[in-house]
Amino acid sequence: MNELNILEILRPYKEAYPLAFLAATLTLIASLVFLSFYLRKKLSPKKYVKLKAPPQEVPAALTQPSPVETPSALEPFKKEVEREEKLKVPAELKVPIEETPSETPITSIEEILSPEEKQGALADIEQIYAEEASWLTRLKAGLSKTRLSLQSNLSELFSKKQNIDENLLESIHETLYRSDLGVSTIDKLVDRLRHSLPKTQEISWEDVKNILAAESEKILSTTQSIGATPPSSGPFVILVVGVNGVGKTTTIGKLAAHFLAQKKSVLLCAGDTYRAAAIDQLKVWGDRLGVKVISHQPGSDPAAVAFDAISAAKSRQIDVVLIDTAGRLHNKQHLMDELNKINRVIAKDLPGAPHETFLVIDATTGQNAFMQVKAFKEVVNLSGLCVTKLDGTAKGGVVIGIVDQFKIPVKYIGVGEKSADLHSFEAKEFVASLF
Ligand SMILES: Nc1nc2c(ncn2[C@@H]2O[C@H](COP(=O)(O)OP(=O)(O)OP(=O)(O)O)[C@@H](O)[C@H]2O)c(=O)[nH]1
Ligand SMILES: [Mg+2]
Repeated sequence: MNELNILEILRPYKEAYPLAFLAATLTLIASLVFLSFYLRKKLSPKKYVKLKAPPQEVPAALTQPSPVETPSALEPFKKEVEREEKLKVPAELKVPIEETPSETPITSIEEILSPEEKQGALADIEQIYAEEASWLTRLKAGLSKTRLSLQSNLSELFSKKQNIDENLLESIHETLYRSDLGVSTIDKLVDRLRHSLPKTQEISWEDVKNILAAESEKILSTTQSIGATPPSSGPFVILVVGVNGVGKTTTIGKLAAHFLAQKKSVLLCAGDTYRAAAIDQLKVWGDRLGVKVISHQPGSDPAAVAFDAISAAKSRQIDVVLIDTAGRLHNKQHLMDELNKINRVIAKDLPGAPHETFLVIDATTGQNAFMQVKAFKEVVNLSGLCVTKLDGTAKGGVVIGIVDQFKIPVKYIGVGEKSADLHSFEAKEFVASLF
């Protein structure tokens, strides 16, 4: 009714001044269109994000929270929209969030975690940085059982000053034996003492300790290599093997944290399909660190999981793939078949992979660790050892014995169950903490 009335009122003007009437109508429509565009832009600032160019090697997700996480984080962007009215911002610095290309290399923190979980993962990684500085103290604490057992037993022998003789050397041999260094290595160390210590002078525990430390460092350094270094373009594939309970899955979690701290993107592969709990355990690590886990059903073919993990890593440009394997296999033949198949499948999909095969050994098992290295060496091409649980044993000497006997480098050592309790092995540091 109202519209009709307005039209009735306007009719005489329309007939008297048709051109002016048309111009007024067009002006009114243009004003309405302009007003609606202006209001839409003003009321939806969240659509625009100014990208700060991240440092090349540092994925932004690891160093700063996503800008859309908190209300305060939106402030700069609101200002940005206002400033935009006056100043043209170069187009390449501005992208609508919705248009982020899906094939961008993922850090899975971005991909799978809620903002709260993301904050947790970031805090975990920051903690690693913070704890890095105190690593030597923690390594010493971890190896304290081994060190105290060695020192208290050996220094007891030197309660009174004496000259070196075969009886004393025999007692030193016995004490070292209790630290699981292995007989042939102890023979070597004692022989060095025999030839290096002066026969005619009284010697102290300090003299003996210095020679044992120097000789141990020499043994460890001959095969020493620093922790695995991923190439500049990935994926770098690490296969982790070992008998059940030695700490494979935990070491994989700790390795993931180690590589994340180096700003590498990581993918975990649940290749231990033998037990459902093993898959879940790896997923817990994945959630904790914000790392994606590729898994199949329990009982499925581990080689198929490995294949999927490599394919996913290739398409997502992941830097490091860590493959967990089963420790509970029926017999050596079964173990050999399974590991061979995983190796074959990986190598076919990614020539040169796996780039590292780490055998995890548990230092608390002492002499049994020697047997494990021997058995796995016959099955796979081991490139390095990860020695775990050095915090819970007086048998840390096993590391020296194994390196001496098998000439396989120790790559990492674990002195606890937390993500920061793993470190690249360094002979000098290790020996200094042991003696
Ligand atoms: N104290 C200590 N405990 C560790 C360390 N590494 C692993 N563990 C513990 O050892 C136990 C076994 O570790 P897992 O990682 O499950 O061992 P696994 O080799 O994967 O075992 P399976 O999957 O059964 O073959 C867990 O309770 C870990 O928390 C370490 O360096 N120090
Ligand atoms: Mg496991």
